[in-house]
Amino acid sequence: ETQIASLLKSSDLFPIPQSLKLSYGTAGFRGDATLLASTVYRVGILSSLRSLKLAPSTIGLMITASQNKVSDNGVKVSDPSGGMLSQEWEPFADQIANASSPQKLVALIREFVEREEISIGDGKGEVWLARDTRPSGEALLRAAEIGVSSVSGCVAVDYSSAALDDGANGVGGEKMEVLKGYLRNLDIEIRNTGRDGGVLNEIVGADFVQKEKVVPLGFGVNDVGLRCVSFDGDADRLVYFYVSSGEKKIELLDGDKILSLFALFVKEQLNVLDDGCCRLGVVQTAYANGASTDYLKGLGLEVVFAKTGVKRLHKKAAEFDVGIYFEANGHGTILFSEDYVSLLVDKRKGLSEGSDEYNAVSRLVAVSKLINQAVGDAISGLLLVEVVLRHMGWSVQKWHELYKDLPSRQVKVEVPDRTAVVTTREETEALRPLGIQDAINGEIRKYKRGRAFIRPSGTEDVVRVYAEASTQEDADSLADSVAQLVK
Ligand code: 16G
Ligand code: ZN
Repeated sequence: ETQIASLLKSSDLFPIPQSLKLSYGTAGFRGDATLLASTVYRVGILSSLRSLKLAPSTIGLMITASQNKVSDNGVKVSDPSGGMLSQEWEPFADQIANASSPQKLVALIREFVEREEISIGDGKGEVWLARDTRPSGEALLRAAEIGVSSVSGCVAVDYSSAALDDGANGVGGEKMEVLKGYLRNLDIEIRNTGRDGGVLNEIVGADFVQKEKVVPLGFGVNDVGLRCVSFDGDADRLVYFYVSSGEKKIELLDGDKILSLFALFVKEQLNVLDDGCCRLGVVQTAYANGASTDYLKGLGLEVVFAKTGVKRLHKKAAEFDVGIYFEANGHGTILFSEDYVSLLVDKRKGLSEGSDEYNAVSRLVAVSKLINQAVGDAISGLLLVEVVLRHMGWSVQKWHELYKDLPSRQVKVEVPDRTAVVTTREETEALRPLGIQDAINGEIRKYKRGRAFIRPSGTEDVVRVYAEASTQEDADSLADSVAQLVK
C-alpha cells in the first residue's frame, strides 16, 4: 500500500499531456522534449522493475534523441548485458507510457508485477542514468530519477554527474563559480552565491542544513533525489543532502558520513596493498552519530575521540600514518604523514604500471594532493567526495545507505555561567556541577540506545545538549529532560 501511495504521489508530478500517443519504437521513445517528462518518469519505473526482475543486476536508462533535432529528446533502456531492453517488455513500456491517469498507471504496474512475479521491497534494484547534451536533458533526467526511486528498494545512479551546490551566500559559492570553469565531466549548478541578494548563512549553508535537517533556500521539489552539497559561510565545512520528498524534507549526509566514505575508500586501497604497517585512524567528537562510530569500528578501524574544534581533532589525526577526522557538522580532512607518502612514492617505483597495487598507491598519493591537509576546506572535500563516488559508482542515495543515523537532537540552554559546566577531555561526561552526570545517566537509562552529553559552547554563551536514541521522539525527550537538568 505504501508502494502504491508513493507511485500515485510521484506520478502526480508528471501529468501526461493530452493526446500523447507514444510507441517504444526502434530505439525507445522519442518526441518533442516538452512532452516527454511523464514518459521518462514512467520509463524510470519500468527500469527499476526490470532491475528487480533480474536482480541482482543493473539497468541502464539513457536520455537522448540521437540524431534528431535539438528540441527533441528521447529515452531508451538497456539490459544488464548492455544490449537493448528485451523486446518482451516493449508492450508494457508502451502501455505505461500511454496510461492516461495515475490510477491507470498504477493498475497496469500492479498487474504486470504480479504476472512477472517481481518482488518489490526486499530486492535491491539499481538503474544507471545518463543523458546527451540536449538542454532538456537535465530536467528529464530528474524525472527518470524520481521514477526509479519511486519503486521501493531501487536507486538511481546518475552518471551524467550533475551536483547542486549551496554556497551559503558566502565566499564558497563565489569560488566555486571560478573552479567550475576548470572542471570537466562534473556539472555543478551553484545556488546561494550571495549575488542574488541572499544573506550570509540565513536559511542557507551547511550549519543550517545540518542542524535543521530541511532544504536551504533555493532548493525544493524540483531537486528531489539530486545530489546536493552545502558549504558554510567561510567554506570550511560541507555536508551533502538530497531532497527526499516533494516537501522540504532532506536526507542528510553529514560529516560523519563523509568521514565514513573517505575511510572506506582509503581502507580499500590499503587492503589492495596488504599494508599492515600503515596505521590508519579516524577521529570523531562526542557529536558523532553513534551509528557512524559503530560503522567505522565495524570496518576494523581505530576510532579515537577528541574535544570539539578542528585544532583538537587535527592533533589526534596527526598521530597516524593516515588520519581522517571529521566533525558531524562537516569540518574535516585527511592527514598523511610525510614518511608515509614518501614510502608510497618509493613503493610505486617497484610496481608495474596499471597493476592493482600501482593503482592503489597512485590513488592514495592523489588523495594526499587533492585534499587540503592544512585544516580541510569545503571545496577540496567536495572534490574528493565526487571522485570517490565516481570510483565506487555510487549515487548519493547508495552512499547514504552505508549506515542509518540514530535519531538525534541538539538544544542549547542559556545559563548565567556556562563555565560552571566542566567536562572530561572528550566531552562525553560532565565533571561539574557535581552530581549532574549521575542525573544525566539516570535519564539516558530510560531510552533504548540512549546517549546524551552536555558541554559549554566555545563560541556562544550557552550550554549545549546533545541526545540520541532509537526513535526521534525519544531523542527529543531525552534532550529536553537533560536540558531541564542544566537549567
Ligand atoms: C568552531 C569550530 C568548529 C566547532 C564549533 C563548535 C574551528 C575552525 N571551528 O566553529 O570546529 O565545531 O566551533 O562550536 O575549529 P561550539 O563550541 O559553540 O559548539
Ligand atoms: Zn566555517
